Amino acid sequence: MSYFLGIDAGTQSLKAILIEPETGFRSEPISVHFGRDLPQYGSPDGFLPCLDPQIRRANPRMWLDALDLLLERMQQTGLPLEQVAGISGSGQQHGTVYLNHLFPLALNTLQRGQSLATQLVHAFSRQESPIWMDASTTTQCEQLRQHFGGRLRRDTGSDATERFSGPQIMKFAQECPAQWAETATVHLVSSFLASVLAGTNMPIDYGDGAGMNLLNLHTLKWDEEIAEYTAHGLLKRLPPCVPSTLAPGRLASYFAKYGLRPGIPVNVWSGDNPNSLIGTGGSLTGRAVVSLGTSDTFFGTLSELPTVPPRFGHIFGNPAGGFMTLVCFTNGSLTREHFRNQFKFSREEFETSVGQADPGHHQLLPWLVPEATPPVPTPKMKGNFDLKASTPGEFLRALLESQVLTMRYHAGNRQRPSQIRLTGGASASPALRQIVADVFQAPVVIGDSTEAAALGAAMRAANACGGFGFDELTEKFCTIRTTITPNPALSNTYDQALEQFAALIKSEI
Ligand code: XUL
Repeated sequence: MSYFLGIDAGTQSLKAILIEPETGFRSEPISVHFGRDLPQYGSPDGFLPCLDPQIRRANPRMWLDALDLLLERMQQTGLPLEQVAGISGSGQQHGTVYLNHLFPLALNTLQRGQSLATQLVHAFSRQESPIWMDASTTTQCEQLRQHFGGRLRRDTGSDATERFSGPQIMKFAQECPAQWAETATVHLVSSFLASVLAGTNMPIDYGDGAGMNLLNLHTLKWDEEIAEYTAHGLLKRLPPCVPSTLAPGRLASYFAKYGLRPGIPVNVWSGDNPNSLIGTGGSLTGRAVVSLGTSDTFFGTLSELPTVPPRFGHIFGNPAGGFMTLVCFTNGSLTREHFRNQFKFSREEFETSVGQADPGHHQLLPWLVPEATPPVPTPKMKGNFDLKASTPGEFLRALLESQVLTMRYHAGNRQRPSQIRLTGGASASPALRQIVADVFQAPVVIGDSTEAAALGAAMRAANACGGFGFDELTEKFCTIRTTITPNPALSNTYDQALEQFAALIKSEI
């Protein structure tokens, strides 16, 4: 029997799932929570606290310690790691890791007796990695926009975007020229961890590479002109960009300490959203995927590049071929959790209070932290009702509905999806599930696994390293647990709510 391992390096935790395609076996997810399990990094939510809400960075050594701990836990759980025949992974998109010239040698000489973080400590030219929540690059985005105009959106699939890797690299090169000069390689979170597994620098895939404002989607190569304008000498610091189905790596002997066989193939990792597209089984035409995680995202597949790229959304490579659209909303679970905690509600009280409030009555701008879509640098929580006089249930319902209305408003497609595959931690909330179904007036389908990115990564490993087709894997692993039917009586209510939400948004930005 051949098992395939999928690892998901998310914002708040590192998780893994093992699958066996012949029998359809799928392990329970094993996870390491950065805040709880690695408190020495002082990052309760997966990033270093910073008073400036626009700056969000993480210590990349935390991800290395998490990888050691995750594999140790998998081994202790008794999972058959010695029968793993291929590995792939998923990384939170856009985050960048800056390595110096010591990195390749340090990778090549890893000793089993010491941890990864200890052995790679001198390989970083920058000690902190900006992650996707960082919104501090407005100046650089403006510079890119002024220089390249609409070409950036047409060729890279996205307008200059604060959290994207290109503007983040540009800021670092401008503000820290000496450290930039010491940087030999810039990796994404995905390609960094893939490199650690393979013991050598690994490429970036089209799925994650497209989230950098650097990949030309027409040629599928780094855009030399944009790269050089972004930072002098960037092109030679970028790993090559390759199709997501390649498995150019071989597992380093270091990982034999966890029972894994050295030399098994390592597939290029991809971003969390491209992996989730695979792991939710959302790749059929007409379907949409809504992922309710730290950020909320809305995505679907595209067989060709659109002639008019989306205004706020993005186009990434689809790991199964072609492209995918994505619209990302920063104010997701952390915002929902913030208000649940503020009202001191248990999860049950949260559900009951939302369920008791009337649907479609109130809307608000749900921006507790700087928002990516639409771009809102300064947080704003303004409603078309008296927020202070509302009951907790009314407020929470308005928050949840507005989070879903902003998705419908920005999805850019007036046609309703035929089905929405719902995933991410908050997809466990019955109230939120029903709101998604009612606002979009589309059936909402929940799969058997909530860990779509890790499952997608395991499926990609089985495809790239085991030759299994995506159709076969989707049928086996993306099984349906629950379908939530929309309430047709609320169709008009939410059409009107959408109009009201649109008016509110237009009055504020
Ligand atoms: C997508 C985005 C987030 C991150 C973290 O563009 O920024 O979805 O991938 O989940």
